[in-house]
Amino acid sequence: MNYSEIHNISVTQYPNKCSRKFEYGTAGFRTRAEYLDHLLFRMGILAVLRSKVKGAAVGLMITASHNEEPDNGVKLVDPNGEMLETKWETIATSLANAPDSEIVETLKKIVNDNNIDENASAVVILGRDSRQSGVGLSRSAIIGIKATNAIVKDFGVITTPQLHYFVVCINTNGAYGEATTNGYISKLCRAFIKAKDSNTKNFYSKKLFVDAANGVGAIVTKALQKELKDFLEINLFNDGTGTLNHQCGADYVKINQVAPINSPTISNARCATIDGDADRIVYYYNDENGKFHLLDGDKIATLIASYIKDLIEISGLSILLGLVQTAYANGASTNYISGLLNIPVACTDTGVKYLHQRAHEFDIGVYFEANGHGTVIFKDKTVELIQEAATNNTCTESQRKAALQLCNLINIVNQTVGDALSDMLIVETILDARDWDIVTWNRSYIDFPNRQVKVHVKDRNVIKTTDAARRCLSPPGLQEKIDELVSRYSKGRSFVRPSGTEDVVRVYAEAENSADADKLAGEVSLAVYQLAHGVGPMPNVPL
Ligand code: G16
Repeated sequence: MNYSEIHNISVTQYPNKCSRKFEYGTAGFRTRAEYLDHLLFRMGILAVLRSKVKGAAVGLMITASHNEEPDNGVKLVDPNGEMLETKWETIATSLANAPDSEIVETLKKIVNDNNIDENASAVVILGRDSRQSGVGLSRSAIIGIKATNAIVKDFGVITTPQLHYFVVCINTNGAYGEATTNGYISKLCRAFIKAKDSNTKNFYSKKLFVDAANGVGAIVTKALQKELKDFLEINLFNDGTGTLNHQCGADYVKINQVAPINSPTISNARCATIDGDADRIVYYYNDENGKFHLLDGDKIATLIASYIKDLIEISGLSILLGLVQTAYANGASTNYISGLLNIPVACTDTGVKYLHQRAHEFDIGVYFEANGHGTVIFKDKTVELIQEAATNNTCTESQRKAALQLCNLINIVNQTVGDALSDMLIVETILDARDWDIVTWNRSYIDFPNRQVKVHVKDRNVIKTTDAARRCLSPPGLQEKIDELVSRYSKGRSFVRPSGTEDVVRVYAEAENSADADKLAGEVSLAVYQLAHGVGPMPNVPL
């Protein structure tokens, strides 16, 4: 570690220009790009230290995912492809906020506290989404990494899930896959083609429309479009020529419950929408009356879990399947999973890092946030069991076929993290196998009407929650007020939590009908505004 060079660069080239405190939030640091140069320099160094501790490559992704520009952000990816360990989030926060002149002192403390061998080798895998600001921020990270004499492998513009995937490929010496864009695309495509059902279809159509949010996901979607043209007809829109995440993308569609800009006008056409860095996906369609229907992360999770459950049953294998959601999961989906599908369901805090961890407790864990962020993870011993059954001559043919289809599915899944495009291929595989159109899929259960609202407050951190964000501990009186408001509505449910990616408090409300959901969301938003020092215009409460 060249401490004097680090000190000089920190003080002269990368001083902290922001007076606000940086917090490692739901998915790393996120704020306006102009405040991020010093942070990228520091996170480059931190990634090197993390790599030294783990003796393996660490990922650094520059993205603000669903946020519009001029935001950008950064998050670190641990060697197993998972989000950074919580203890290191705290370390990252302390380094991010250290005064410019105390960087060396702070780094030395991190080295000491964590018994880091400064002479150990280190590798950082770098990637960025399509934001213009990513070019300069990437340079800042590289300067940090180089100041520590570590190796950087810069993959340039890639999706967040590709970065996670490359980290695992590199750390498994290629056992998980080839760490190249072509390797990633061809693994997905090969598995998808293998899993495809060859029976004639009455309802499933090859035609799919994809909104790529004008983000980096458009690049991968175009590659899939080309490779899969005989199997899936991908019609891409918001392909990167328009403004990133503006009136398009998974977050916009989920929150506003409307189709994105440039959406096709064909009724009942199956449409998918991904977010700015392609780690989330939701589906939607407009029916013959022009009514919009959303098939969100809950619908995707239940589709996948019910299909896997059927395959497990047919194969006769003893496998514990479970599903993990957050408080945002629609109540109707939770009822459907536990009541009808009879699959164990768990609820965690928001943030895929929590869901991923909880999903490890099952042999096969399906986890999805309602916003479309999720994947499936399989225990190694479960994969072995399935592979063995697929070739076991003592099993019946239907048992072997079901096990083989589970093997195919495992290969389509990006187990490292939620991956919009891998998820899309899983959904397409299942709809094809079931011979379902999007309307039939949507009928599996009917969502309770729900709303999500953002409330601006002076300091969103005054909101403290517990019980997977379903109860609010502070400010005083807010939970009692929410309880009182909820009690006025049939099937009412509402909770509030500070966002970890935007400077807002999020309000969720669910009720028996749309008008009530609107009213409850408005009333709870007003309570937040009044009790948590709201700023700007007062939330609107419909009459
Ligand atoms: C990130 C996280 C998700 C989380 C979302 C919203 O998604 O990876 O797990 O649900 O932020 O978080 P919050 O409600 O705290 O703002 P993305 O796609 O923006 O990276």
